[in-house]
Amino acid sequence: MVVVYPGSFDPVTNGHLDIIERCSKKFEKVIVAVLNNPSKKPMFTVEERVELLRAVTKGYENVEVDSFSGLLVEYVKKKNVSFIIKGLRAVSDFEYEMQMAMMNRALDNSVETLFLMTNSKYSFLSSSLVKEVAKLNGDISDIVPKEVERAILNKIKGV
Ligand code: COD
Repeated sequence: MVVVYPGSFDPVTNGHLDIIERCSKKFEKVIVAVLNNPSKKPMFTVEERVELLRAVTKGYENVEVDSFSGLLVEYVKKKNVSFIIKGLRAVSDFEYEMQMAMMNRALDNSVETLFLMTNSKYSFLSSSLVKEVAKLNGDISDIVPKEVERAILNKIKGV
């Protein structure tokens, strides 16, 4: 079974990576799909986010990294995939994720959303908190891969 794991990944954290790793063990192929959303002001461009994801997933042979614009269900259909993977951290994630899953099914009822519970080690982790902590000189070395830590620090320094 092939699955699509979509997100902003601005940037990828150890929480995302844990979901990717677990999926790669259970499914034939995992397509990590980075949303290109021009209305948001991300820290990293889509190309940079894709590059970081490729660097941190290079050890997984069945993981592919791609980007998409527009509706997720259209992308999933184009890829001929029937399952979307989402991660759930807390009850607060559930409401929004359920709304999106319902909307996606209303748009295309052949697409199913599967939810993976977060690893408790990373249940507090989000890309925005990582960026905030880094900007305030906090240590992010345990919550993002080395490549990502370096990339965030370079962005903050304006390199
Ligand atoms: N542990 C486990 N899971 C986690 C963790 C963690 N620590 N951190 C994040 N996750 C999960 C999130 O719950 C999410 O499932 C995924 O990882 C990606 O997270 P983010 O924050 O990078 O990405 P989001 O939530 O901003 O992505 C939203 C989408 C891009 C999936 C959504 O906006 C979308 O589908 N957009 C396309 C347009 C569309 O089709 N819109 C209609 C949707 S109904």
